[in-house]
Amino acid sequence: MKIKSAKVVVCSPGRNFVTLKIITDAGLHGVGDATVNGREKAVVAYLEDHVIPTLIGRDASEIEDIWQYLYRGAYWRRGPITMAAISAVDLALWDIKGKAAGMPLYQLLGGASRKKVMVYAHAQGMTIEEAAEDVAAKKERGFVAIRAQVGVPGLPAIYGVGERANQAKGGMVNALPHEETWSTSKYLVHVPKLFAKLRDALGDELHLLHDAHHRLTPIEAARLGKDLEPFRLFWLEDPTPAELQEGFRLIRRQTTTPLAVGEVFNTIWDARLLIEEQLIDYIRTTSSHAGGVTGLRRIVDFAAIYQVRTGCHGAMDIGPAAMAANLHLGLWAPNFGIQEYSGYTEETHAVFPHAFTQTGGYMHPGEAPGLGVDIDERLAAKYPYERAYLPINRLEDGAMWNW
Ligand code: CS2
Ligand code: MG
Repeated sequence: MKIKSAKVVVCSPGRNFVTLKIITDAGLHGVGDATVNGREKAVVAYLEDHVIPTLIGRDASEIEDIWQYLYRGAYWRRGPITMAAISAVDLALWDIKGKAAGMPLYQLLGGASRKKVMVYAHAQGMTIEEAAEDVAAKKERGFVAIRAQVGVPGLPAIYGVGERANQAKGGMVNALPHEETWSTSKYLVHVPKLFAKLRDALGDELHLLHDAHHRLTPIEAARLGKDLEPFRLFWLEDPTPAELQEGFRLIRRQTTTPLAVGEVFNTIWDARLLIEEQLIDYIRTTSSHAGGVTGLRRIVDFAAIYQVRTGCHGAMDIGPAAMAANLHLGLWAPNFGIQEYSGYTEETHAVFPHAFTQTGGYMHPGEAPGLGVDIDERLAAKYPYERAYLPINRLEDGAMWNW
């Protein structure tokens, strides 16, 4: 079965998605997600100019060889754009292989290790009361794990919270990056109060998560981890930027709050020290950024040796094809931990017909062959690309900060 053609579809049914469609001479096609939030068009060019021409005529069943060819053959290894492009090709080829075999991806991986995939929802509010209400509402909808974010007194809005956190857009409402103000000291005092309130109001059973969005230094992260210990978080995410992997040794020595890192990573090399030294508990790499099923499966297996579990990135910029792959991997992986799922707009659900389902706080990838996701290209054409960027932080004195 040869690759006959491939095309990239960019659409914005609520937010931008970059989708690769690979078509074979056997009439089967597969889809992959290559969305890189705020850098979508760079991946489109990479795929169209440098990847698709090399794919035509190749045997679609040789997924590993094509992965190695694109990874090694580029000479410029790794990096978010290269790896997103490889991810999309890999996802589409696994989709095709599943369709050819008449099996859902999780069966090709070795079958299910569990009946369903636990997911966590997002909740937020400008005040502790608002955030607590949102957490309670999500719990009411059946979620057993919820990420809680709160505004900080004295700061107008922070990422993911407040007016600018337009849920439908995944926080992306600006045609140029909006510059926000950040104060670590104000944040550190306030956040533990939110979790004290949540435990008090909602009891001990609910899994509570928090994302620090790479904004703290290691010693500040250690302080936050310690202060949150009484509230037994499921995880504290991205406490400090992870370019300096050694920084996590300092955090780890100080706190038993579990740590989750890796949504911005794209290969095992980015996480090797973190995993080998057991400096984290959950690895957040995701199928559209870490080399598709092939790349992510390798990271998952490597992490298992060190008792690190998965917690794949699943914000709204992780497109449905990648979400489906994460769910298949989650159903299979012996060291699955949790999957993020912040939901999609109705328009996104319609543009990407899918077999995956959600029941309260759990999801299932479905039994359709392959990934179980397709793209309705005619509908997609109604939602053209929209310029949109993530916000940027400055400290109160105007200096650029970590994230
Ligand atoms: C966040 C994301 O979901 C998360 O954990 O960190 O909102 C992230 O900032 C965006 O997906 C970036 O594209
Ligand atoms: Mg995050």
